Amino acid sequence: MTRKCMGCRSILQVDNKDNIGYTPDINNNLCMRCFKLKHYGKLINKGKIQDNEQLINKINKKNCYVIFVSDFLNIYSDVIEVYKKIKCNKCLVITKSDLIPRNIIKDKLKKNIKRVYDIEEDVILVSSESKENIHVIRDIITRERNVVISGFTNMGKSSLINTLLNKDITVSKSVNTTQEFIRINDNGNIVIDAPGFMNNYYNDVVCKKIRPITYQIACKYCIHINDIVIASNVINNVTIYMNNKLDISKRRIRGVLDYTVRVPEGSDLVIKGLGFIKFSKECLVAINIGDYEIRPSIIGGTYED
Ligand SMILES: Nc1nc2c(ncn2[C@@H]2O[C@H](COP(=O)(O)OP(=O)(O)OP(=O)(O)O)[C@@H](O)[C@H]2O)c(=O)[nH]1
Ligand SMILES: [Mg+2]
Repeated sequence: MTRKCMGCRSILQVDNKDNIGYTPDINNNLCMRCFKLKHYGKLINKGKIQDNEQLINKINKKNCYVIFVSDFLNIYSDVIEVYKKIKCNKCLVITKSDLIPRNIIKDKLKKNIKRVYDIEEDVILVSSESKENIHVIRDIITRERNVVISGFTNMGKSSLINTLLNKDITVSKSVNTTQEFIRINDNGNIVIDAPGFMNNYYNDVVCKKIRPITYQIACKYCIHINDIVIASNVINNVTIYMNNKLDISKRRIRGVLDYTVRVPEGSDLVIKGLGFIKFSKECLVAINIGDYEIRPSIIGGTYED
């Protein structure tokens, strides 16, 4: 008889240490990977890499209601593109609402996300930590009866299910934690935890409430975020919404920069996987990476009603 890991539902096996599901003793409840992730926060095996298109097909075939989750720093076109490929009835859930800075008005944030990304379905803000709006998700499960929790890796799918249903699915800061679909029968309602979609961007997991950082940058100064350099061709106020643990500073510009990216007034420059920077004035920006996009700010600005 095959046994499955309680943390990720991989089939347990004792034969190959390098393969998924390995455990030294077949009677253990957790595979070695989940055991190390849960107890030591250590990743010993990257796991099976998910193919996003295959995952979308599998989810669409399930014919369930889909709760698609993403935290507010990780809303950008690639994520919304996957959301839109989900053909089931669905809603967009912004997870980790406990991390959203106090200055952000949550109702406005929801409205702006709907408008900027042209989303017709409900947008709901929840937190597995503070339990904000957990009851709303519970009501959806009761109403819909068959629900898949989907979204990109590390957005808090398994944490949401653990909080909702008092389960112990493995959660971690490593990408690709949940390896298989995990089906839970909750008093006759079916809730399925899906493996996360993958991307090639930064995968920064924020743990503390975000404190926005505002700088005035001018011709001689730029901002550094780790190794990323960003400058504006006019005097500008920029507010950074990212993990405060990143190495963020304002520094003198060295060398000649190439100002080629047009940023309209009140826009966000999104650095995919890290967060975004709100620009107050229209400008041309110099940036030394390619994983970015520009959008009307989701936290207000000139695009507000
Ligand atoms: N502050 C905060 N952190 C959260 C919340 N939900 C999840 N996290 C953290 O986010 C990280 C990822 O959570 P998971 O639940 O493993 O994410 P997942 O979407 O299941 O990830 P995969 O299984 O890899 O697809 C963990 O470090 C969690 O502790 C939340 O509501 N608030
Ligand atoms: Mg998971």
